[in-house]
Amino acid sequence: MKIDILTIFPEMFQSVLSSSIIGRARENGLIDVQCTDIRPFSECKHKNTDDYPFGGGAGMVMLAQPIHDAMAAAMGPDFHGKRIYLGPRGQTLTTGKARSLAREEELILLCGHYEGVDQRALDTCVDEEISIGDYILTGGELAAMVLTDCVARFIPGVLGSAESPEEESFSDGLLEYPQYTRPRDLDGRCVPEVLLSGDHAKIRAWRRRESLAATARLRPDLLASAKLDDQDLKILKELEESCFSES
Ligand code: 4GY
Repeated sequence: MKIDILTIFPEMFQSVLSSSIIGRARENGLIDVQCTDIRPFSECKHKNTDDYPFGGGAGMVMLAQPIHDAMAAAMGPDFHGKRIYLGPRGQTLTTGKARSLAREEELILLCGHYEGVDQRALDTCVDEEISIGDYILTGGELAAMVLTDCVARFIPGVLGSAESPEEESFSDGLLEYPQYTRPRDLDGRCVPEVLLSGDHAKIRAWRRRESLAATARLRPDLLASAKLDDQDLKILKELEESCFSES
């Protein structure tokens, strides 16, 4: 997978994309992440990348020309993939979206700044707008990092061989069960006994119940689209009943 990020602040990406799991994946050649600085593509005298908005109003708008030319350079002669603009008008990024983007050969991510990008650059240079949530950032760079990180997890080999992106929270639509490590007893707060039992079937059942309980309590909206079997529904009913008897 190749990811090319079009930005006027390429330096923002260096530490994030060189650290931890993404850094390791790049070293191992599993993902090729590059930044393309938009500014050198500007044909303006001072390499400007923005100008005043037609019609007036506060702030600046990113020029179409440098974006158009940076995009053409990033695409090369035979581009196969998706060109994505990070902005709050797009569909919200989800696990499902990240999983499907991870199957693309190449992604080009366009980061906007100021009041936004000339609409004509969006019309001609972008396949899809994606949002990371209902809030406004000062630029698309942080959103591009979030998308890169989230998509990379679904590329085979990026997570260690023992970890699977499909065993994590949200892959079956439920929240994660609680995790514990040493010590067993932390100032009297003990690790649940079942996790020390070595009984893997019992541990699996306990974790499922905890996932269901956490989801019902913290994000009940997720239950509507979660993958639930008859046993899950039985547990949810029990949890609901025990919840009523508590109050
Ligand atoms: N939210 N999700 C987001 C964002 C900043 C438009 C230029 C978001 O993805 N990107 O807030 N991006 C953009 C917003 C004007 C700056």
